[in-house]
Amino acid sequence: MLRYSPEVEAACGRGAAVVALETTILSHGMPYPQNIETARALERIVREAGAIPATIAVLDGSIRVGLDDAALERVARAPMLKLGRADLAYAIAARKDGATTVAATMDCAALAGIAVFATGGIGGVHRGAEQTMDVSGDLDALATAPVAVVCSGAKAILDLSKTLEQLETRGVPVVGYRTDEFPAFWSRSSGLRLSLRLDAPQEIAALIAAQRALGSRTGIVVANPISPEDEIPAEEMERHIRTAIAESAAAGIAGKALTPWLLERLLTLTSNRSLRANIALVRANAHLAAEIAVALSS
Ligand code: PSU
Ligand code: MN
Repeated sequence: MLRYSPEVEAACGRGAAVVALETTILSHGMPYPQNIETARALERIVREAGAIPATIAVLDGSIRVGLDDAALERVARAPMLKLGRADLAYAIAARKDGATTVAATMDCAALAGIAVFATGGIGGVHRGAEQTMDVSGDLDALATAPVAVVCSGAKAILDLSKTLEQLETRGVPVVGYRTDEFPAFWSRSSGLRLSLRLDAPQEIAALIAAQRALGSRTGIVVANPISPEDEIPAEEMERHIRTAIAESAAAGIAGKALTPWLLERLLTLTSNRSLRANIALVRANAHLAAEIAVALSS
């Protein structure tokens, strides 16, 4: 069921530094060819920092841990399922292709023995969840899969304060990397304070080791804010987010389709600036994740 690339298998076998990467961000979060360029860039960045990249997807019903270039191209180009936790067994049993979300990637990384994972932003509690009950499965995965997720917070299309409350309820540590604030994905600032902060990859590796020593099965959110040069100011982004959410409600978009729909609409509303910011932050997260994985393996 789990098919490692030879390189990732060897790296896992000798306890070398490995960084998991997800594929929903490529298949459902970015247009072609920016998605394939980003996928290749992330792998290069992880390698340059001394770790081995393990991009994860389901292809022909196998969980692939480490994709070659042909497989990356297939994920970036061919329309395929968006696999959350609820869909993973189906994709395997029915021999489908699918891109894994943060939640499904965490499950696969945990199965594969990979402790560090880089992405853009986690899913969370959607705005208006008091009516719709739309809460991303990413939060439950963070509560039950022992993987550290390096991200730029949760996407600001969400209700960030409710998302933080739910992470706290589930016992998931949310650590600010060189920040005291929960980042807002495209913007550095959300106005929400974090109680945990660490300033070096070695300190985060020590936190992961301590969680393990405790026998904790909980994940960790490592919140790495977008760089000041790449951010879109929060007030400006908020205007576009409100427009996009109002339009999605009018168009009756819900469920799994909502996050990809909003991301694509924001790309148009910001004339591609949201995409550029998204690419910049996920690259920075891949770099930090590799530094953490290297510290953890040494
Ligand atoms: N962040 C991005 N683009 C994305 C996602 C996150 O910049 O496409 C994806 C992730 O894979 C995340 C998923 O797990 O959106 C959450 O979807 P939902 O809200 O349907 O759980
Ligand atoms: Mn949802």
